Amino acid sequence: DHVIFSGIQPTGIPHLGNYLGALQQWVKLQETSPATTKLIYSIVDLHAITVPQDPQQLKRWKREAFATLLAIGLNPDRSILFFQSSVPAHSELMWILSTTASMGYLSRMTQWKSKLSLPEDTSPLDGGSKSKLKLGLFSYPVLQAADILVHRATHVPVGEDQSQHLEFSRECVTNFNHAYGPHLVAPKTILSPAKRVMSLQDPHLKMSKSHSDPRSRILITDSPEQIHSKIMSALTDSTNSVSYDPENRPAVSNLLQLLSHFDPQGRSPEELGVVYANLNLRNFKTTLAETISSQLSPIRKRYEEVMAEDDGAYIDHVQRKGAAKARESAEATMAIVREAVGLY
Ligand code: AQP
Repeated sequence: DHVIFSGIQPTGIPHLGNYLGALQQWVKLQETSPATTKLIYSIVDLHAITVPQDPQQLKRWKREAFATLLAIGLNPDRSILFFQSSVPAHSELMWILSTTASMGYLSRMTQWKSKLSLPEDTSPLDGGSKSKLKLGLFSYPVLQAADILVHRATHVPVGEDQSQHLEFSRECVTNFNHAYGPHLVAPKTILSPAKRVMSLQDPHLKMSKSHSDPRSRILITDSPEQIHSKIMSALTDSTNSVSYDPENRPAVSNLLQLLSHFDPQGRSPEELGVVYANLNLRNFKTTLAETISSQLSPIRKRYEEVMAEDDGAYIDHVQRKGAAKARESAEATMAIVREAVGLY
């Protein structure tokens, strides 16, 4: 039977990249999977602290992240929704995996370099004792592997930026199984159609929660006014017309891709480029902003309801139930792992 696992960091309200690249897929899988498929979605707070966080802010972000999962339509009676730190088996398996994981492989991963704005050829030992690289940021992919493997996930829906980490998770399975026997399951990656949603201010950067310019991303709880203003100020080019040409017009093509993801008729960016060829950029942007707003408005409404109905109490109730189910799922794997390693 299939087990779907995925996670999101509580580092701010999810944006369209998170939504189109991952969250929307989580909901689709909930709607289309047979009842025998286990669905497990985590708010990965232990990952969030691999870069400095303000503790009070992190608490707020955790609650907001949980509310967004409910708002997009995840049903806590069908999908297991929980905070990663409520299930200690994730950290325990991480430790065990780290004893067979390769430092060399981790050194080649790009995320710790990009989070610290270091060049691609940086080695983890560069800078010696003055290095800004912390052990937790460097070993982040091992925790991510543990998140997946502890639930024996068969499929992991993520955005393209996570493909490298999924590859590493499979490597962790190979290393562990080689040492201790065939106990862990190698997960498959499910990439959504929106593999990589780009920033509204720079079509060469992915849309990201941590970018300093809030106009670079649309949050899934943004109001129609905020969406309008961010789309109107989105970077374009000096040609005041619409055409789909990712090579020469990356910014306008990025907007057409966004429109395509939200288009009720499911038209491709190429088709939409032809449909809107006669609009100037201002009118095209207005259409795009309205399309996004109308699709996000039910999510925004539900988000506000969940946040209002709650003094923390509803979310707390749901997360406790989710954590209990996730602990049960993880413990079944840990019993096998501890036995295999000789810790029992
Ligand atoms: N721009 C994107 N396009 C498509 N998918 C994306 N994802 C993130 N950005 C894009 C997918 O969203 C899921 C959750 O991501 P995450 O919160 O765990 O962390 P991230 O990938 O590091 O996302 P951010 O927004 O860029 O956060 P910061 O700035 O804090 O690092 C993942 O499945 C990811 O692929």
